[in-house]
Amino acid sequence: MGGGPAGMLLSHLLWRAEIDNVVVEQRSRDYVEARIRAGVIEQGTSDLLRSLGLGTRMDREGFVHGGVTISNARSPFRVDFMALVNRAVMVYGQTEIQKDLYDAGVGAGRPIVFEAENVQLHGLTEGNPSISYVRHGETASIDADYLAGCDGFHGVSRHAVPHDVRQEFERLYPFGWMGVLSETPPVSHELIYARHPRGFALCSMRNPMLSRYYIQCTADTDAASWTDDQFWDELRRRIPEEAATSLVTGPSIEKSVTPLRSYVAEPMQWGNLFLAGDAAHIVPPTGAKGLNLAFSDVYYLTEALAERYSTGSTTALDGYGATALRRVWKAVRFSWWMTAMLHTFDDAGEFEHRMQETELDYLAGSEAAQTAMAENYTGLPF
Ligand code: RFL
Ligand code: PHB
Repeated sequence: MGGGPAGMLLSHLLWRAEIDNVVVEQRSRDYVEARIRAGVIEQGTSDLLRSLGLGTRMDREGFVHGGVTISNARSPFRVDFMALVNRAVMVYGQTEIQKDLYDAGVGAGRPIVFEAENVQLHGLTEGNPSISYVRHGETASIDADYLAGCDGFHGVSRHAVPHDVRQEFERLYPFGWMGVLSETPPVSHELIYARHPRGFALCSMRNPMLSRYYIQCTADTDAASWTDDQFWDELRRRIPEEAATSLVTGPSIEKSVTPLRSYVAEPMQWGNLFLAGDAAHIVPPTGAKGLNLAFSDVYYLTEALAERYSTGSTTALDGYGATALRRVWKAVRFSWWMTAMLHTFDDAGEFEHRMQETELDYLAGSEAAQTAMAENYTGLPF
């Protein structure tokens, strides 16, 4: 279930392991490809895509970044990933990864059902799992050995795990991010994460003529009520002066507000259902981890299914959730830490302010602290 990055990469990995599968996606291909989301992928993720033959366009059009700038009240310092951990990240949009995955799947003639409505799961604990759906008014169903719930945070599969079994861990942050995409040159050749008393700001990019910027806003902000000029003015106030002065602005081609939350559902498996990606967990985007976690989940799941089909052993499959969750929780911790360090919290008192200042001061001056950040940002192994 789900033809987002998790579902499509899982399908690709399974075909390579010679395991038959069908992807069932509720939206159209065009709709999924146009969703503006992630921009940064870990080195392990780009290595994985490359090893699967999915890295050609990424290596041609993506950008390797060996560090980021962190700014506190407009004064910047750089964290040099390459010098600290000899690893880097790749700036390559989720929209492009999604296109590459669909091109590979559709190009190879693999079964992908788009525009499937009313997707339902059956027989998860009875040993005869299946899904049913309605497409263009006609009901269809597919029998399977296993079902993979890759249908994102708003999907149906997580809800198939009974209430008395499912444990949920959640932190809702009292703010969101307003994101703008504009056909302008990025203000800096690397990302800038900025803490400022007026709120967090992030300068990111997609390519030399496409910039992506975010500012912290209240969770109920209506993006349409902000003019582009208001957005640019607010962004300028929060980022280092040199960046503010050189910022090239232009009309926004997309403007939207994302709420921030940390969320984990346990267990990640139930009967013959296995959850992966945003269907099982959400991290605030500050650590740039969501897409990467979706990919490490499906990597573990494929290894486990390959063992099951090659040896008959279900040991790895039985342990899938526990294996995936160890990495998930570390990314949840890192994303929560980045979020806490860089955002303005309305209910924070003087003590919390000093702690935030001190956290940034420590990070700015400590190679050990920067190494820990670099290790996590460029991606823990999987
Ligand atoms: P998705 O991408 O939500 O895909 C789920 C798919 O399932 C379909 N679906 C269903 N299909 C069948 N039946 C149903 N009942 C269904 N219900 C839903 C949906 O239509 C969809 O196609 O989840 P997946 O595959 O787990 O991928 C997760 C990532 O999309 C997500 O974690 C990232 O976008 C998070 N994220 C970032 N991650 C990074 O690693 N690096 C980043 O720089 C980064 N930046 C971001 C982000 C997410 C953002 N937003 C908007 C939430 C920046 C932002 C602003
Ligand atoms: C993005 O470019 O959309 C982006 C980059 C880094 C983040 C989040 C989003 O932490």
